[in-house]
Formats: sequence, C-alpha cells, structure tokens
Amino acid sequence: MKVGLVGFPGSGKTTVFNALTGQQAEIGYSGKGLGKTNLAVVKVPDPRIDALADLYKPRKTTRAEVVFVDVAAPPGVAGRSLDASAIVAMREVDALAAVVRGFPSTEGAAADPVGELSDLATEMTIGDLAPIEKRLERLKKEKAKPGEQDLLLRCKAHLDQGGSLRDLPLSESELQLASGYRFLTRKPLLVVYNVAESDIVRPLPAAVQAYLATHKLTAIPLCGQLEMDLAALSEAEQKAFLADVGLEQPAVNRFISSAYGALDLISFLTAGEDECRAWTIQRGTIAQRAAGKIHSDIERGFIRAEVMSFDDLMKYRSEVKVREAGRARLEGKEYVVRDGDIIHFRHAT
Ligand SMILES: Nc1nc2c(ncn2[C@@H]2O[C@H](COP(=O)(O)OP(=O)(O)O)[C@@H](O)[C@H]2O)c(=O)[nH]1
Ligand SMILES: [Mg+2]
Repeated sequence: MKVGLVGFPGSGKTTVFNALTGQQAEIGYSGKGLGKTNLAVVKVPDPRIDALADLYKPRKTTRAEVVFVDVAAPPGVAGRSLDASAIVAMREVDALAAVVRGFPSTEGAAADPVGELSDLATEMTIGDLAPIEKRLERLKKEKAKPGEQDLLLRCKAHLDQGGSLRDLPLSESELQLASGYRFLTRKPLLVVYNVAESDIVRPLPAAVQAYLATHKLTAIPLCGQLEMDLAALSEAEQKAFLADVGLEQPAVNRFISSAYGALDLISFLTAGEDECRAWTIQRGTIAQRAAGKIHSDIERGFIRAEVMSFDDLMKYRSEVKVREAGRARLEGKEYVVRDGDIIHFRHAT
C-alpha cells in the first residue's frame, strides 16, 4: 500500500514522514530539501507474524509493507495551493494522509487546521474537476463509452456542490469507468493533526472534531516533532520516552492501524518452515482473488484453500493438531477471507 502525505508547505509533512519512517529527510523551508519528494518503505508491525515465526522458526519472515511518500511542492510554491506535480503525485497513491498544522508556524502564524482542511478539499475538488471537464469537452467530438457521459456529469454535479466522490455511490460498471481517473476525492483520506508538544494528550479542538464529523473523516493526532525525535531512539529508549509523555505506542503503529481501519484492509497469513508471511487484502476479498496476491498461477489454478484461524493454531500449537481437532476447513474459491486466516492454497500447475 502506498500512502501519500499531503498538505500545505510548513504543515509538517516531512517531519511526520521522518516520524513514521525513522528517516532523516531535511525539514524546513530553506535548503536543498525543499521540493524533494521523499519515499520510504515501512514494515507493518504485526504480533501474529512474530508468534508464527516463534512456532515455525522459518528461514524467512515477511511483513506487509506500507510505502510512505512525502509529496513536496517544488521551490517557489508557498501558501495554500497545490501545484500540478503534487496533484500528479497524489493520483499515484492508494490513500492520502492530510497533514495539517496544529502549532504556531515558524513565522508565528496561528494554527488554522479547519481552514487548511477545507482549502485542501477545494484543491482536490479542482484536481478532480479538471480531467472531467477536459473529457466532457472531448466527448463533443468523440463517442463516449456506454454510461460514461452520465457518470461524468453526475461526478461533476456532485463536486460542484462541494461533495467528495467518496460519498457518491457508484455501480460496478461505473467504478470500472471511473478507475482510470484515479480521483483524489475518492481516495481514502486520513487526517494527521500535527499538534504542538504541549497539546499532545489534549482532545482535538471542537472545530476540528466538527469538521471531521461533517465530512466523515478520521484524524490521528500526533506531534510530528516529538515523534520524529522518538523514531531516532532505540527500542528500549522509545518505551521509556513513550511512558514519559503518556503515549502507548509510537506514531507509526497508531497510524498504520488507523489506516487499515479507514481503508478496510485486513491480513491473511501463510506459514511454513520456509516463510511466514502477512498479506494485505481488502475486506471482502474471496479466496481465489487472495491467492492471486501470492502468484497469478495460484489464482488461475485454484482448487481449494485450506484455512485455519490464527487463534486455533496458537491454541493447538501445530497444523496437524488443528486438523485432528477438526478445526481446519477446506474452502472453495468464493470463500470470503477473514482477518488472521492462515491459508494453504491447493492449486493445479
Ligand atoms: N512545534 C512544532 N513544530 C513542528 C512540528 N512539526 C513540524 N514542525 C516545524 O514546522 C516547520 C515545517 O516542518 P516541515 O516538516 O518541513 O513541513 P513541510 O513543509 O510540510 O514538509 C519546521 O520548522 C518544523 O520544525 C511539531 O509537531 N511541533
Ligand atoms: Mg517538506
């Protein structure tokens, strides 16, 4: 999964990027870091994988991964606008995390989180309207695909009224037509409310809470500065530091579990002496499709999935015992995979 950190200059995107990835990308307005897009891969913490590795002692342990992209504006872009290259970068990610400033800026400007959120929403709306209008213009000369013109007009009307395409119900065929546009306002959006050190355990301001409720959004409050310092420490030091400031988990853990929730993602697991591994899928994915995550050959030649739950395996401590207890199931291709399923796929070659 690829998550884009987006927001206006000075909101703390690069600071939050460093906090989530443990990197040391350059922060601030000046210097050569400005305008550089940063990218880093983070392994998804999953205690179930640790437990499986304990049981199987596999040669290899593979966690799910999240790629974080710090979408930077090029030099010269300041204030409350997103340039074309930022819009392009935003189209390429699976989910957006909007970083908003909750602390006084380096120039002393007061925080205006609701203003930033609504300006960001406007920028994304404009970003989605542009390709729709361009396509509608071309459809005056070209033949539309079935349903295309209707869909575009519906999307346009919805955006013109200030809505996001996330809230527009689309049929299966409309989803197909829309997928090529990679609409920004259709992408899952998480808000990262970047607070001052002094506000860290305070509830979100009422105005921010009201905005989130109206727009059905989730926010993760964190202090980028503090979390960035934390990410640079050893694991033991982190524990002491977290306890000190009254937090249970570092930002990256809180962020990833919120992101999985907001994106409706779950993990299934594969286990063996060779490898124990977590695979990320959308909730509702059927077994045959899930097999395709591992390899397209397994999806194509799918015969059956042998499924046991993580909890049963932990209880009986071996696959053989789980089978003897009658807790292993053979499922067909339409079986809807559940979070924590341990699966062996049987397939023709
Ligand atoms: N007090 C405080 N300052 C922060 C925090 N996060 C970022 N900053 C400062 O805000 C400025 C802009 O941060 P930066 O990460 O470069 O923002 P970007 O332009 O969105 O990438 C820098 O001077 C940071 O030190 C924070 O949580 N608390
Ligand atoms: Mg930056």
